[in-house]
Formats: sequence, structure tokens, C-alpha cells
Amino acid sequence: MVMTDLFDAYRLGDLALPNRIVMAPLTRNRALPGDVPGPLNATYYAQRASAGLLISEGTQISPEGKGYAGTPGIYDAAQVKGWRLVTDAVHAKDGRIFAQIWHVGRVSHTSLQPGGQPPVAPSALAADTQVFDGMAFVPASLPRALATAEMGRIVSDYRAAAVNAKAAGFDGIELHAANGYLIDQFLRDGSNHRQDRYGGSIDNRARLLVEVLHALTGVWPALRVGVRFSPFSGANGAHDSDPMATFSHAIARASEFGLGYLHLVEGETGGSRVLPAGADIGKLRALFKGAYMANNGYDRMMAEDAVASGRSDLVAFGRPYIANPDLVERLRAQAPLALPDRATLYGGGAAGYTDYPCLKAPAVAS
Ligand code: 8OZ
Repeated sequence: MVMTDLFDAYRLGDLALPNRIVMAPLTRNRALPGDVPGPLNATYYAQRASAGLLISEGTQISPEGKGYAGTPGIYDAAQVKGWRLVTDAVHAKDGRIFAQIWHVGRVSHTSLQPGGQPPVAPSALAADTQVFDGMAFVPASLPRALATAEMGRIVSDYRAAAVNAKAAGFDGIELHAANGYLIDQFLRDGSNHRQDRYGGSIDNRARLLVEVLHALTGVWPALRVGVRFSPFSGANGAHDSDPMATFSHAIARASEFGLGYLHLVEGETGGSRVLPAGADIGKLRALFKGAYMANNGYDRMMAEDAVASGRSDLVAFGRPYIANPDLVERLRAQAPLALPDRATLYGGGAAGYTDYPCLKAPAVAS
């Protein structure tokens, strides 16, 4: 039997990935004023271009979709121009990059919102989490519930972000439906207490997801669209009384669109991979027709095993990519991995961002 290897090429629709290693979306809070990506961000992503696929950090689809200082947006011309620097730099290094499009919903603070307004959410229930307002970590503000009549505008904002991602030269998009942000808030009964057609039954709670995927696949070929969920994570106060039922439904509905990939955070986001009783990642994966991208705490051995066993087509590495721009080469060489400096994870400049060295200096300085 020929075993599939982590370093084997993968065909994601018409996109040829040279290996199965993906750079997971990572929030680094280094956008310029106006939430505009700049040359520093372009350098950072280009340094990591040997990944089979890069996924951008979450980029907000509207000013209201922002929950932390310094995260980039993808809703105005200056931001599109900034992202173009990033995609051009990645393509110049023969890389491929998807934009992760993001609305934080209630995971925000009035000080980050247009006009100091409360953030929006399915229901007026505060998230049990903290956000960074540029000075300090502060508790998320009490949100206001979106009116039914506003839902069309939210979907339009997602659609516009998809159009902008094309204009910015991305190779595809990933819908951020994980980690307790807006789409996840609608999916889960802990945060969605609505009584209109966007709340109540699982089908209703998945309505925003389905409407957004419909909009995104009207802009991009479905195979250039991925979706990320974190069914068993309590990130940002996410809670559901029956995550297997909720996410079985959500994933089956997402699969109907013929999307390129399903990206799952397996366990607690950035934490334990131990699943609650009754949780079954294999069952969820089996509901999706496209490629499967596994994430959360993978090392080389685990990733090799996931790919060789056929359990995963692709493996997304997050934290290892912070301090190892040449992660593919290091994994291939079974070389030791550098550890990130925690003090420079979020915000700041080049230090702890673009100054992590490769194992071997490139032959030609870049
Ligand atoms: C870390 C800090 C801020 C945001 C996520 C976008 O968890 C994030 C995020 C992670 O998906």
C-alpha cells in the first residue's frame, strides 16, 4: 500500500498545493492605522510561503466586526491595497494564501466599535471573555441583539469582503465560523436565544451560516472557499447543549455547497485535544464531501499519522508557525522547532514577528 505523506502534494480543486502543511490563521495585531495591512505583514507572510497553503489572520468584514486593536480589515480600498502587498509578496515566493474573513459579534468592546456603540450579537448576552482594546485586556461589552431586518446587511458585508478578497489577489477565502465569534454565536444555543427565523431550531441557528456560504460561493468558486469550526471549544464563552447535533447539522449544510475544505479545531482552541463524552471528530468529518484540514496541537508525528492514515488531507499548524517561518523544511528535516516569545504575540513591530530566523539562511537575501 502506498502511504500518503505529509510532504506529498495535494490538489485542492484546481489549486496545486506542494505539501499538506497549512499555516493556520493567527491573530498578531500588527495592522497599520485604519486596520490596513502593510509591508511588514507582507514580509511575514512571504517568509512562510513554503506552506502548502497560508491562511491569513482573521480580517474583519466591517468596522463592527472588530474585536481587538490592530487586527486588519477587508472592507475598504486602503485595506484591499494593503492586502495586495501581502498576496503579491506570497505569490512572488510561489505561495498560496486564503483570506480568513471574520466578524467577532459580541467578542468586542464599545471602545472598538463605531461611535462607541455596543457590539452586535444574536442575543443581548455578554461573552464571558476578554478583548484587547489597545491598552489592556478588558471584559467584552454587553452586546445588543441584531434585529431580523439587519441580517441582510450582515450577509452583504460578508459578500463584500469576499469580493474584496478577490480584488486583493487572494487565492480563496476561509469563513471564520469558530472560536465563539459571530457565526459560532448564532450556531450555539448558549449564545443564541432568538425567537425569529435565526434562532430556536438547529436549522434556524444555522441560517446565518447558510446565507453567508450562499453569498460567498456566489463570488468564489465553491472549491476556493473553506470553513472553520471549533465544535468542542469553549473559546470566548462558546457553549452549546448538544455540540454533536449542532455541528453535524452545520457541517452537513456546509457540505452541500461543495466547499473546498472543512477546517476543524479539534478540542479546546489552542488547548487540550481531549474531547467531551460523545464527541466524535471522525463522525463530523464524514459528513463533509470536500477536503479535511485538522488543527490543534499537532506535531510532526501526529501530522504524519493523520495524513498517512487518511484521517486528514491537510494539517494546519498555528503556534509552530510563529517562530518557524521555514516550518515545512524543519519538519522535513526533523529539526528542532523554535519557541515563540509570548511577549510579542499580539501587537508591536518586527520584533517577534519577522525576525525569527530560518534554520538555513536563504542563499539569496530577501
Ligand atoms: C487570539 C487572539 C485574538 C483573536 C481566534 C481570531 O481565536 C482569534 C484570536 C486569537 O480565532
